[in-house]
Amino acid sequence: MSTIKLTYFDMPGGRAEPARIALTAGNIPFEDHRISFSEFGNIRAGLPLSAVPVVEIDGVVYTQSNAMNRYFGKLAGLYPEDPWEAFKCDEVMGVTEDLLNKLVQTFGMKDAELEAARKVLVDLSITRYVKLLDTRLEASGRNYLADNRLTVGDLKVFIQLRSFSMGVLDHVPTDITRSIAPRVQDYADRIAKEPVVTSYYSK
Ligand SMILES: N[C@@H](CCC(=O)N[C@@H](CS)C(=O)NCC(=O)O)C(=O)O
Repeated sequence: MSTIKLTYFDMPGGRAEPARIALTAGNIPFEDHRISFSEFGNIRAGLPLSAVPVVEIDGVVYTQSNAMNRYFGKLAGLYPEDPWEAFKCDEVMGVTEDLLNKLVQTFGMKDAELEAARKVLVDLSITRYVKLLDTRLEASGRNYLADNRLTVGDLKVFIQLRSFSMGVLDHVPTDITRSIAPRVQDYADRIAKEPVVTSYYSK
């Protein structure tokens, strides 16, 4: 069995959270190395791309959260075996990554600049994101985004949608998902109740 050390910020969300949930769901032993923002500042120069998450597997440090999601998702039975279903899972993970990249451009902004940037984010990027998910849920039968069962794609999307409703993003209304597409919020509420998710957060 490989030794796995997953390093990411100590928060209940973000890019490493789907991998943490998948590893936990699959009973795959791993070191859940959680760091503060100041610790990140200390270690970032030594990271391959100066970014987290990173995962060290048998002594080698790897990057890219979606690669981790796919790999640990496969090990845990949370990634589609069928290529077409895998494509659907990958698409929603990719669009979530695109949205995250837009969102982080607003980090560090303040006051009127932040408010204006978040308005653009809400009106364009978040609206497009939620509408795309709505379309995909319609096509997939509305329960899951791929494979008609829970996958790492659902976990990544759920964590993103939850970050809107948690109120941690200034100028992003907490009811934004429901106001754009009620069935996407209903979907997020259902994923929150999945045993894989509830058992992870009860630990
Ligand atoms: N494509 C990478 C992006 C990693 C990334 O940008 N991580 C953020 C934290 S969520 C980070 O470390 N940012 C610091 C920086 O890029 O300087 C992935 O998906 O893992």
